[in-house]
Amino acid sequence: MSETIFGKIIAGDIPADKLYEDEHCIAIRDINPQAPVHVLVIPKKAIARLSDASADDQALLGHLMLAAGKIARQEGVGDAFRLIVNNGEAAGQTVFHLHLHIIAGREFAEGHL
Ligand code: D5M
Repeated sequence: MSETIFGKIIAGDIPADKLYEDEHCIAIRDINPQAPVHVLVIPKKAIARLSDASADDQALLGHLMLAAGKIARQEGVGDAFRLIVNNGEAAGQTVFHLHLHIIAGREFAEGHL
């Protein structure tokens, strides 16, 4: 699999504003933030898209969600955040290494994406 920019960040080959790291994932600030808090939770395992994950990844996917909640609390937005995964180019995915966007700190209209 060709390495993406996130693979290079995980390897430490290029710098990033890292907020969190554990055995299975890292969290960095998005370089092009769409809200006052915009953090990416990235598994160390290079899964290209959510739809490429398999049953073997079940625990890892749960881990990413739990990490997202922890990071949101750490950022002071634990009571109001959105979690987004863009899956595939047509859905707006640009980096083909699975990542969760945590977006918070701005008004969210009820019932809208
Ligand atoms: O989201 C990919 C996101 O990754 C997009 O919001 C920009 C962000 N990005 C790209 N390169 C970097 C680096 N080097 N640091 C931090 N953030 C970065 P997608 O869901 O694929 O559209």
